[in-house]
Amino acid sequence: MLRVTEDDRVRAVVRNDLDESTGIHFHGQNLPNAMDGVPFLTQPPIMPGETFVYEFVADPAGSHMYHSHHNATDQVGRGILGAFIVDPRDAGQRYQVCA
Ligand SMILES: [Cu+2]
Repeated sequence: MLRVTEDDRVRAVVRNDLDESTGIHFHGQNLPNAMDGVPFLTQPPIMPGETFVYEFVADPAGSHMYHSHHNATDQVGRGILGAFIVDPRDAGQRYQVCA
């Protein structure tokens, strides 16, 4: 699980120790296109042994996820995913209910 606070500047260093290429998408975040993690569209695939650095500002708050966006039906099924929790900067809004 990765946990940050809304508006934090996030730097996620992804080193690919697989024997196949990959890419990571931070689902539900407003991302610069180059940080969207879609291999062949927004970045080259992260090749085995390579490192890619994702940098963005955490927005919006909420319970999100990150996951492989490359050969995803296989890689996500094998565990390349996790929770990405963005706590609201104003903790008073933490329990706000959406109508
Ligand atoms: Cu996604």
